[in-house]
Amino acid sequence: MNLVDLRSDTITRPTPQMRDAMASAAVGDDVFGDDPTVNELQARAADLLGKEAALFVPSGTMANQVAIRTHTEPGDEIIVESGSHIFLYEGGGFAALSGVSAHCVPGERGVLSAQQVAAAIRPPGGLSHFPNTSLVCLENTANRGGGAVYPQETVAAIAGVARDAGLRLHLDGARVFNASVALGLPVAEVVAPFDSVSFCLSKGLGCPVGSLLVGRRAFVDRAHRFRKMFGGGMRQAGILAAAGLFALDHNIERMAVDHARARRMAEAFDALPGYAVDLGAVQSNMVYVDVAGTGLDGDAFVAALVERGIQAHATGATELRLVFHLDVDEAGVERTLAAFSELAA
Ligand code: TLP
Repeated sequence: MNLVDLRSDTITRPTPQMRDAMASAAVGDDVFGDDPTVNELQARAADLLGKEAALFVPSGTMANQVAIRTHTEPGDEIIVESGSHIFLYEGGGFAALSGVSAHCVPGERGVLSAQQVAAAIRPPGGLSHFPNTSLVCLENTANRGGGAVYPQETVAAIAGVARDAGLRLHLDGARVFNASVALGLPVAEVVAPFDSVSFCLSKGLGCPVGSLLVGRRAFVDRAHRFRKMFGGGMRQAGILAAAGLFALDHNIERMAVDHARARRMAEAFDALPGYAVDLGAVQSNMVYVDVAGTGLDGDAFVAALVERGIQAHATGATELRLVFHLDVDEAGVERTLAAFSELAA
């Protein structure tokens, strides 16, 4: 039996059509700037996000780390949400690679407010005791926030606070197209307040590899140097960029299907005995569900799901994350619902 894999939207495999686009891609040496398909993807990404330039990198982690290094100097401090990917899941890269400290602020469902950001900025002066706050990083959608989406007014207010204090604003937009689809707004509008944005091709967009870092021309020129320093200069990367171009053409609007399925599952689980879901957090393609009421812990529940043909990820002692993506079909959704019904308290 093929398992329905809901561990992440990173698990998608390229379709035959995507593979055809990859196989026929024109390529060159991208370290020389010679790869026409990478150049086309970078131009396309910049255009789509309404920014001046873009840089193709191997992963979302590298896109964020290159952005932090490009925006900051060693000894600076960055403001991040306490459960953010940059703070929790990038191996402490901000400290190791950029020499910056992180001021963590707990948000609501991963979403910070402008007041919280303002309060986290270190005062200037102070006998030079304080680190220099130079960058604010937001995450949209917020992964540990349940896939919650930043309200545009909140982003605008945070951007105002950052601008007034002379800080730069970076978006970890690994899933920014999910945010755009959920908000019903063009992605360029969603990211307009940010100085830089990283987004992933290898999540809901369904590509095997790759992310883009997007921003002003001068920012991207400087980022190019750090991409090389961090080992992210690739050669005939057009094979991967072709998948990205294909995904931007075909895989954005369909994310609405993943969102509807996540919503449907969340409501169904919450109505069954033994499960608790923060329904308000279910705004995109994820469902975090607490299974404590079933009497099983997270690992035991995951094992019981595998026996029923489903893979999910235990994210806490009794908490699971399910992510909907383009490799899940209607039969997979039904199988998931049946398994949760069977395991209910
Ligand atoms: N997230 C992965 C895991 O690392 C947790 C997942 O399965 O959700 N920003 C955000 C918000 C992310 O969720 C991720 C990956 C990244 C950055 C990093 O992307 P990659 O894996 O390409 O380095």
